Amino acid sequence: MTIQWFPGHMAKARREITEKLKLIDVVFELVDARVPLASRNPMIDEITAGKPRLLLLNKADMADPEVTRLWVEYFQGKGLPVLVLNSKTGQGINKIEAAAKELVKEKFDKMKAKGIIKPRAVRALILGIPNVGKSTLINRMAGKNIAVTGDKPGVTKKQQWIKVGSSLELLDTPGILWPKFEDQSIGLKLAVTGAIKETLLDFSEIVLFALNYYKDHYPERLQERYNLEEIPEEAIQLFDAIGKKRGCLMSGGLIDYEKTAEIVLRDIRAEKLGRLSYERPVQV
Ligand SMILES: Nc1nc2c(ncn2[C@@H]2O[C@H](COP(=O)(O)OP(=O)(O)OP(=O)(O)O)[C@@H](O)[C@H]2O)c(=O)[nH]1
Ligand SMILES: [Mg+2]
Repeated sequence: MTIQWFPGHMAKARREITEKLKLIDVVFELVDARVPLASRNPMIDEITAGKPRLLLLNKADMADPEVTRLWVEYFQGKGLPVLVLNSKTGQGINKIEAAAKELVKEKFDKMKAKGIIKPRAVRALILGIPNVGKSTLINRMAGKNIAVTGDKPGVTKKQQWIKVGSSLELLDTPGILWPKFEDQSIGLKLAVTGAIKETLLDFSEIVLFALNYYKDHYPERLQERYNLEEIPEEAIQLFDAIGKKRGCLMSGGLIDYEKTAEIVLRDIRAEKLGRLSYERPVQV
């Protein structure tokens, strides 16, 4: 399966972002803490045209905390300011304003010295793939539900400015992907974490991908959740074993993969397997 999704509204959203750039002081790049590389838009440098950037690892409550810690070190090592967030509860968001001010300080100081601007709010553009939590973060920061949110990709359709106190203004944008994934695993990672519309997905392939990863990195979670005595060598055998345990059988005793995949994907989304990350800074 090749997951491909770049509908017209994303191309439009990208154009509209480019049009607003001259108003923007700083970019908040929101990524999914479970897949911090796969969820970074490779066109980001081009889109943001050298604006200062703050990387926000959101949904950290769903990610493996140990792996998130490695990612923070990784990005810091690359000189990219990074914060870890749970936008649902607001954990970590109190550090954003100070980090943003630090990033624009030089520009603001210069403008002040030249008498170009009166003191004004810092304007931040929130950029990220669909469903990563951009609107949720904005609502949390603003302390009220102004932006529409939802647990599926493609909820925000239009840009919207939202004020956070008197010192910050945030521009919410529709989530955007890019026209072609460099390799198939990126599409699968984005599918399993919910950035791609379910109707476009082949559940079995996504679950097979996820099981393969858990088999290597979280075998004990699988054993516990599905009462498995041992973890088979091959992901497909694992699929079989889970199907059998969950009674997903068709006539003739064959495993109903579609049904098994639905159950596993539901478990993943409901966090029944615990906090999981799908990529690590150093692949081992
Ligand atoms: N567990 C958890 N869920 C989150 C977090 N942030 C957002 N969510 C959930 O993720 C889903 C998507 O949130 P939105 O804020 O609508 O995402 P978005 O990035 O604005 O999505 P689009 O507008 O479609 O691009 C919602 O169900 C949120 O409740 C988080 O930090 N942790
Ligand atoms: Mg949104």
